[in-house]
Amino acid sequence: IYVDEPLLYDNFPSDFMWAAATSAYQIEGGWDADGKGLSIYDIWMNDPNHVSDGSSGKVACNSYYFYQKDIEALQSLGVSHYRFSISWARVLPDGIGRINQPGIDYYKRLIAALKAVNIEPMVTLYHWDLPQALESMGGWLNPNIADWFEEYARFCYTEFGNDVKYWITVNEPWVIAYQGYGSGNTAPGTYGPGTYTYQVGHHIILAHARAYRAYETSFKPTQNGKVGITVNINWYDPKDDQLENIDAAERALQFLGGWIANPIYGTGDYPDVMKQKVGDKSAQQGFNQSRLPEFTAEQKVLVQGSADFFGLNYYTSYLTANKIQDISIIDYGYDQDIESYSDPTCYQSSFDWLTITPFGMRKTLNWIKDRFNDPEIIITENGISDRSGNVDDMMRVYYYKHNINSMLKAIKDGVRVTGYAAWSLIDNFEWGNGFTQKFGLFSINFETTDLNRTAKASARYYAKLVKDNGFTADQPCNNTPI
Ligand code: GBH
Repeated sequence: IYVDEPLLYDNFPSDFMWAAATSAYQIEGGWDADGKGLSIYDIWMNDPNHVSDGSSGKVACNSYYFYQKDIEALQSLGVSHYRFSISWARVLPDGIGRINQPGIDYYKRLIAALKAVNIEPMVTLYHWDLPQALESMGGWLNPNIADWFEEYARFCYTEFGNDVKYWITVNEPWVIAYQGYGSGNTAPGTYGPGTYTYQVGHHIILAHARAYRAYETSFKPTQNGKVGITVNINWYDPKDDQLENIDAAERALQFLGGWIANPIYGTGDYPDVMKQKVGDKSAQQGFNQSRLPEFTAEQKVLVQGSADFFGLNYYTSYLTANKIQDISIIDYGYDQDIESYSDPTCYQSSFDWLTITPFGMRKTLNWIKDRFNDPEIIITENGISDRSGNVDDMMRVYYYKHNINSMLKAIKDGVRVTGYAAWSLIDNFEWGNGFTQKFGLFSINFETTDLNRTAKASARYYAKLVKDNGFTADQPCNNTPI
């Protein structure tokens, strides 16, 4: 049964990074402005069947033109950092080769305007919007993507690196690999849930590592920044204390988080439980080798330790049980032999996958510390949606209060969390859910052309928390908007 945990009234370390986050396709608009190339999402979202409200990100929050409105919102939050992503096709329209100077200039203006008001950029190189020109050559299924991604990363370090101290190579490999090329329910919509999923995951890890090593060798000595990758992890609790369910919960965590994190932050290789499950099933299914690719000895050296920090997107938790799945189904989901579901006693957001489970924040952070050699961790996303966009957003105030407090408890446990980015700065284009799921600290009326950003109660709550750098005993604890 879910119960509120008492808040810990204490402060964050004085140099803690407070941020809000967005991504290019979800906010920028300007989909074909000034020489931008097409990305796979420009193509995918052109089909109204792919979006619940038939909308697209063609205009979105129009941040390509209205970025000053975003910066004003950030200033009113008092945050030290802004996490945004670069649209690859905006700066390199074909993904490699030819550059698009107006696209480069846009990010230079944005970065300069942020720095002018003492907000540091935290830049994601890849938040899912692959240039279509690269998808035409196989996209993330083509092993050459490691070369392409390194070229793009070097280009960004060269153009923007003097002003960027935090780089996130890839946002949520799981979504790209399993949803983009596995179930195929998001761009590019390629179907291969038990095969392509693992191949794409493999190529993402290698591409990330190449981008990391390029920075380490050629840029870090002069630019002094840090490079990491962002992994999405849900917390999984066993549904009861039976050993098989305890094992199932750990297996769920390893398949979701360990898949990407164990090669990079751990042993240089996939988790044993993944190698064993996918290997055994592949053999039973008649494959002559495991559907999970293997790293060569050189690749292990390339990959292991290829990050200066661990980016974590944490939203929610599930209950888990062991469940032996049908061997005839070739699917990353089925390979795990688990079932998982939301605890019905937890508060539900407007998204079926997202219940309010602040306790999972602390548990996930401790799990990462214990499994992956105590890395520096930055929470690169955490947040909750509703459908109304109401500025009186008590539920979101509650979510942030308790999740951030749970993170504070993890810090007191000894987990090295150095920053936190709320998802999201503004209501924006929520992928397949269009504008129907609103995550913003600021609301936007998408019926208007000015698309002004209006602070919600959660924005005022977050601003106070940031200003106090933590939780003060005199802070209203009854969810009263400040
Ligand atoms: C983040 O991913 C994204 O980084 C961000 O762009 C997005 O706006 C934000 O979530 C809010 O959705 O429908 O059962 O298949 C969070 C991790 C992974 C959570 C995919 C939802 C789909 C579950 N997401 N998952 S399901």
